[in-house]
Amino acid sequence: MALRDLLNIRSTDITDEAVYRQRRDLISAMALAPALTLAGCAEAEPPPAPKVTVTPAQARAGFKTNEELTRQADATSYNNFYEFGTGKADPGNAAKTLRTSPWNVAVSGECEKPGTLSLDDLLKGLASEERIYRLRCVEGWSMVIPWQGVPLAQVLKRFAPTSKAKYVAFTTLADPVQMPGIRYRSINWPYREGLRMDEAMNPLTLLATGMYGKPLPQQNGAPLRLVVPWKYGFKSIKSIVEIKFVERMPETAWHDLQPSEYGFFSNVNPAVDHPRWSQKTERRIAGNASKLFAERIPTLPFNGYGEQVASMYAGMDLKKWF
Ligand SMILES: Nc1nc2c(c(=O)[nH]1)N[C@H]1C(S)=C(S)[C@@H](COP(=O)(O)O)O[C@H]1N2
Ligand SMILES: [Mo]
Repeated sequence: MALRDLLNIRSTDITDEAVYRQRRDLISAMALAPALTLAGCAEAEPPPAPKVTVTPAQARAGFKTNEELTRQADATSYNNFYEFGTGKADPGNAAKTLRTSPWNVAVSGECEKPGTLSLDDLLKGLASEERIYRLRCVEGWSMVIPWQGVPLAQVLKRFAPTSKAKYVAFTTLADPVQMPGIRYRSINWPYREGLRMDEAMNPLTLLATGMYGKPLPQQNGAPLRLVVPWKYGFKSIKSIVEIKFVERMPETAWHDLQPSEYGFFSNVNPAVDHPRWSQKTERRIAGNASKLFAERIPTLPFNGYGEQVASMYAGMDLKKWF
C-alpha cells in the first residue's frame, strides 16, 4: 500500500485492530520509501518550562485510581513491545527468554555523578511504592494497571544533574540475539524516549520494577521501565539500559519514524486527533471487557491527570507541541 493511501484512510469507522495494523503497515511503507517522510525541517525548541510546584496532596491524589483494574492476564498478553514483534501477542510469546539479570543501566550526560550501575545499586535504599495508573495507548485502547516502582525523580537526583540538563533521554536494550523483532526495521533501533526535566521530576513519573505485586514480566518491560501516565503509552519506554541528561530535546523512536504523527510531548489530548484517527474516545480493557468490543469512553485531557501535570504546560500551544 502506498504511504499516500495509508494517510488518506478514513478513521471514523475503523476498529482499534485496524488502527494498530495501519500503524504497523505505515512502518512497512516507510521502510520501502523513506524519502516520503513528511517532516524534515528543523524544529524550534518549545518555550521554557514554567516554574510550577505541585503540592504533595495534589500529587498523591493522582497516585491511585479506584477504577476497575485490567485483568493481569490481559495486561501481560496484549502488549506493544516491537523488539519482540509487532503483534499484540508476540511479546508475551517471545519475550520470556529476555535475560533480565544481571542488568546494568548507564547514566551519563549533564550530571556530576555519571556511572554505570547494576539495577540493585541504581535502586538501593529507595522504597518501592504502588501506583494504580490509567495507561492510554495512542491506538485508542486503555488499561488500569497496578505498578510497583520508585519515583524517577529519586533515582535521577542521585546523579546530580547540572543546570544544563534540560531533558532526559532513555534507551531500551537492542539485542538482536534476544529480541527477534530487531531484525525488522519497524523502528530505528534502539527504541528511544525522552522527557523534559520537569516531566521527569514530576511525582507521577515512575520507574517501574513490578506490576500486580510481582516482578515485571519481560513483555511488560522487565526489569525496569518508565511509566508516564498522562502521556500516550509509547512514552513509557521498556527495558531501559541507558539514561542520559541532555541540553536539547532528544530524538525519540516514534517521532523519528513519523514526526507528523508522534510528537515529543505526546500528552494524552482528546482535542488533538492523530492524523489518521480520532483521540476523543478509548476502549477501556478492564474487568471482563474484551479488547475489541469494550464500550468507548471519553478520553480525558492529560489522561485525567490534569491536576498533577497541566501547570507544566501553561502558556504552551498544545496543538503545536503535541
Ligand atoms: N522498548 C519499547 N518500549 C515500549 C514499546 C515498544 O515497542 N518498545 N511500546 C510502547 C507502547 S506503544 C505502549 S502502549 C506501552 C505498552 O506497555 P504494556 O505492554 O506494558 O501495556 O509500552 C511502550 N513502551
Ligand atoms: Mo501504545
